[in-house]
Amino acid sequence: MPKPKKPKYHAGTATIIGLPNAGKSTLLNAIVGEKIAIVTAKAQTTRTALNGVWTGENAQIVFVDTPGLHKSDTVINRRMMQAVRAAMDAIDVIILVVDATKTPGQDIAQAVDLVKKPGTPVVLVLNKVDSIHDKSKLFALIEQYQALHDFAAFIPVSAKKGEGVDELRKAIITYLPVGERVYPEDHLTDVPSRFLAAEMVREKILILAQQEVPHSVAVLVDEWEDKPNVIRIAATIYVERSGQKNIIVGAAGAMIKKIGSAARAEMELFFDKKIFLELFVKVKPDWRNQPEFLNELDWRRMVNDSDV
Ligand SMILES: Nc1nc2c(ncn2[C@@H]2O[C@H](COP(=O)(O)OP(=O)(O)O)[C@@H](O)[C@H]2O)c(=O)[nH]1
Ligand SMILES: [Mg+2]
Repeated sequence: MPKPKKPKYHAGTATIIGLPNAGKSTLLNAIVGEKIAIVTAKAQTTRTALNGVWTGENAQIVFVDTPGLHKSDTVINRRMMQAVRAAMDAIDVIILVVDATKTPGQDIAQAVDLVKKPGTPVVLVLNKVDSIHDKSKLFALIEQYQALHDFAAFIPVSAKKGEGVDELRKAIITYLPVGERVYPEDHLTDVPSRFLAAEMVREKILILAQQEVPHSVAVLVDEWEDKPNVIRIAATIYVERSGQKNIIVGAAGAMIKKIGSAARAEMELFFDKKIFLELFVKVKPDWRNQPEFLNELDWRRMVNDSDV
């Protein structure tokens, strides 16, 4: 008897695009099953394009998370939009994520215009369906989106609960070219560990220092020492004004302690090792308009000491 034919392997890239807070980063994390991208309720949490690799029996998909679409009024915002545009080059599928609890307005119509690329299928993901009780509303919503573009597919998901994620992966695979996998099976992301660690610190600041302006905070890992039983990490938190520094340090250092222990707990889970974390806070006025400092923050330009 002839052996049953093995299904062909598919490999390719899918970029996740959408307005701020649509749930793009939550979706990336749900798809790859690990928290690569930080998530908060605040807009512009994601500042750069990040990738996460999903490897299955018959396909490997590289997912790229991007900053939310927004107006470019500062150097950092222009960089974020450049990152979005770059992440749309040489890809196989675009995943447009929308918040299904909202009716499409002018901003979404603009986002749809941006993803129209001849020859590249756009899958519309209707996210946050866990918050929609009357599911018939989804049909009306899909009709509204259909009027805007000839989408390849409509997939309702709850990124938060992981619902619809398998269906989404399956739909994406049908648009990927036949090809070998690019990354080893256990490869999760290209983002260096020191960048992920810095992002974990930034996430805790955005969550814990409520009154703080999230846009003013940047974090850089200065030292990373991987010892047999512990990783020693030193990081600097940059803010724009001394008042912000006072908020982050807190009375008698209470806030920075809280930030540090929350970030450390998350790092220990992710890196599966004991972490010794030291945090410093520095004022760097107007860093968001300084191209050289923005280069330092960009993980793609980070020079790795020991491949972390
Ligand atoms: N109810 C609900 N909330 C979600 C879902 N996905 C994301 N969120 C929330 O929406 C907010 C923005 O999520 P995030 O992934 O950072 O959005 P991004 O800006 O598009 O990357 C966070 O508070 C998430 O917890 C979902 O499926 N259901
Ligand atoms: Mg995000």
